[in-house]
Amino acid sequence: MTDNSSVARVPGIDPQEMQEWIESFDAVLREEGQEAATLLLDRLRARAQLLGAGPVFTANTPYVNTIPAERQGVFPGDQEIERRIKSLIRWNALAMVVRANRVDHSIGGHISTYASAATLFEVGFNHFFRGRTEEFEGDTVYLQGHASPGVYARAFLEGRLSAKKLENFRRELRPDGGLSSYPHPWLMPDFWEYPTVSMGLSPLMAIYQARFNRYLEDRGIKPKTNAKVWAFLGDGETDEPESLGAITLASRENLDNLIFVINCNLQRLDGPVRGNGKIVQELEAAFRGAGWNVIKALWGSDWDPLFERDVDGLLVKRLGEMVDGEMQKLVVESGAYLRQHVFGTDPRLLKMVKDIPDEALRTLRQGGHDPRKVYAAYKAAVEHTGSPTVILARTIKGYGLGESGEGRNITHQQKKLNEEELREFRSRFGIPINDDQLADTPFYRPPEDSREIQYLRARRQELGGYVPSRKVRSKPLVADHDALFREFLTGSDGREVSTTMAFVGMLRQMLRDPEIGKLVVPIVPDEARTFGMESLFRQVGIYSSRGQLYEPVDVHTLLYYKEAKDGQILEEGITEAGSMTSFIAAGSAYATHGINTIPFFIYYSMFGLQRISDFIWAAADMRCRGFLLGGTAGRTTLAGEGLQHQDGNSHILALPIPTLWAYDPAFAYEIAVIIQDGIRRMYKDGENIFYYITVMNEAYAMPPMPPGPEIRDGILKGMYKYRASQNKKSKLRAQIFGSGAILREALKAQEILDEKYGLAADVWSVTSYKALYNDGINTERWNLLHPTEKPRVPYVSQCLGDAPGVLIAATDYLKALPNLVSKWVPRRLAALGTDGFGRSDGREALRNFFEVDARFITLATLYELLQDGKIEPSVVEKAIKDLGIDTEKANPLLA
Ligand SMILES: Cc1ncc(C[n+]2csc(CCOP(=O)(O)OP(=O)(O)O)c2C)c(N)n1
Ligand SMILES: [Mg+2]
Repeated sequence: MTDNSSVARVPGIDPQEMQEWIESFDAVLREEGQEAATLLLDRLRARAQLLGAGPVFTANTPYVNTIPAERQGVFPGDQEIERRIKSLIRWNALAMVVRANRVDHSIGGHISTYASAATLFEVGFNHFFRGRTEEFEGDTVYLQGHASPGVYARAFLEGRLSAKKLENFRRELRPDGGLSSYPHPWLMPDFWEYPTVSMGLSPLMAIYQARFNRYLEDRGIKPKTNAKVWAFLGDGETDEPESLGAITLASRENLDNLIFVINCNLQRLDGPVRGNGKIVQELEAAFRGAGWNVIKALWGSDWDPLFERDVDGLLVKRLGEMVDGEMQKLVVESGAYLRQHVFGTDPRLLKMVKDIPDEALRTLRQGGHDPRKVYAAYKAAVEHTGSPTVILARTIKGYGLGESGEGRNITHQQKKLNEEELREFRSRFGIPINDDQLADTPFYRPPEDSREIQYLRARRQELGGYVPSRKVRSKPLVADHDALFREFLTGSDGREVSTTMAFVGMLRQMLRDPEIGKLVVPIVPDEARTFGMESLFRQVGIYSSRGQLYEPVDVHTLLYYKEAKDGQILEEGITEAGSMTSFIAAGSAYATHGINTIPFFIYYSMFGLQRISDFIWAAADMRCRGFLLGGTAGRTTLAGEGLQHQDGNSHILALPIPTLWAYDPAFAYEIAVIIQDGIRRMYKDGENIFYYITVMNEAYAMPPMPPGPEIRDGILKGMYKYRASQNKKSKLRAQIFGSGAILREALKAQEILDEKYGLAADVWSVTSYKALYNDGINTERWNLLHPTEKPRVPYVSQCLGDAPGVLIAATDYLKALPNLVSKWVPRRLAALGTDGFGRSDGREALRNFFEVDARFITLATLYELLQDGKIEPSVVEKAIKDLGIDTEKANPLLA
């Protein structure tokens, strides 16, 4: 399309001369073709730069459709019947929300998001989104969460959801079941695949999903296909930093299997997204600058004749200068207002619309509401190669709600319509419901043999089945992998290793295993060397879609930085969020692709649950499987790094995520037991759980696993007695709980107590307070509900039984962690932990600062005995001196 809009705009150039320049360009384009015209522009741009008139760069195109009318092609569907289907869906979606709120006005729900997205969704459902079949993996579609009523309403027409279910929208706890507010695979595991409602998560998830699909193909784990990943987003949603945070990855990786559709209704919840600017242009520049293919679908077909008449580019210029706040106003105002405000600025513009009546002007459609424009954009997107595509579609929020919401600032939360408003909506969309039924607002589904239902079914059949639809298609693993983990059960023969190194050793073994080797997906955010994983670079390679185009600087070394097209490690760079979305793609591949990939995402533990917990929450919702490894974990094990690195928090932050099993192991054999059992539970037994395991970088000799079947069981359930006291005679007794890095301090305290105070202490390794806590609350709940039956006993209480003496727990995490189980232990529990800000110093100094070292464990034990009247205060006072404890030292909680 020739855009003459700049002619009138450029100051100081004779319009006549400008016209000649433009005509010359037109001639090149016409006679030499597009490539030559582009070349000419490039040369001119370079010349301008050379002569000091540059840089000449704009990432924006005029405020018009990217695909001009003459290139949009034909719409292959039956537009009339698709409009009728869409209208019925609109009605049922609206009825769901309105009815749910009649029963209980606090139920909520959204009408206006789907009202704006309906055409964007329906063109996809009728023509593009391919279902998952035996032959074809299908497309992956992230649907805007707040538009879920429209997705349910379509499934109702498809015969997949009953009217009863619709009636129970947002009332999932009804005896006959209901529908979840938003897309939640946890709640509707046969229906929803991808949770999208915490805004900003799905764009990042979609990018890494598209990249993961390529990774599987490049590694030969799945066949190459032309399956697409579609992500439908709100324009307001793009303000979330995660939304645009990885768009350069998508273009760098040439992800032409990825399509974003941004529903640009110019509004968010409170009001306009950019009242004083233009969100479409802002997004265009961002995406185009990042190397995406950008398709703007702003104006419906009604506008085509106007643009045709716009030979001087006046209209394009006028639309380009109006801010979004003004654009939004046009939606709620009359045709006369539009005539005056859009066209009234120039008599030539007014002339363009003089034959168009006000009412027709008012109802000129937006691009995102015109199936032909949307179809053309989608078609161009799926055919585009070499880069991802974003479609910026202009829509109206609350489309069709008329004065009760269309384009209004209140529309996002509109959920009640009175009878008059319902009547208007019904009539506008031609829903066959009588006036006297309106008060009931019934759902409407045409008979099975109606043209609408037949058409809709035929379209979905043609496209391979219903979307969304979730099905687990992977086969369970068969092996037990005993041999794989055996070497880690026997200790390190005095060699000092960290649990991180031990884990990396296990990873290396797993990568060699005939069954799981290929399925393992190691993920690191630029931290492999920190964890001593660089040996894996060479062993399995770092994934790169381009292989390695350069000779790495360390090519002559054994462990050089090897990138390869079939590399197995996902080296994500410094993005924990991006890495987590790779974890999500790999951890849900058992459903998405029917492939049991086993992700191991290892990261600096402070930057995990603390920084990206919402993604971890989404992973749980998605029933993800796999292992998260919090590396260099613990507040006092990570010497030197200080406040922002030392993690005493993550085991507390792991608590709320129901399917996440969190472990703080101290020894290699504990990790081996946990990982082996985890693989069995997730990939053999099909449990929808995942793991968080903290690993440390403090090196010490790894002991062999103590004998006895109860050890393995105890490691998994959360605690076991690691070392009983050898002192059988003492009357002074204690039970000391240690975990992870602090277990060895507990063992030292055991010795001090024995040698200096004649006290016999047993030391327990508590591998998971979360597991103990969950077992405790589950047991309590069962007892509460079964008062006449023999009460069950929590595992932690069973362990301790009548174990004698005082109880002391020491952890490298907050004191709240051991306190979680205090009500199920036989006596008072003293907790030592690391509440407060970290410091950079050595381990010894840190453990003194946080009062969790062997001396403080000794002191706490003696103090507990004092409380029990078993020793005198003077003994404790002397101990403080003997242990060299400074009673005036800073309080770590406040310091
Ligand atoms: C992370 C997050 N923050 C806030 C919300 C609450 N919220 C739900 S919808 C919405 C406005 C959405 O606007 P937009 O993205 O433009 O979508 P539209 O409904 O306009 O299509 C907000 C703020 C949320 N769901 N997620
Ligand atoms: Mg919006």
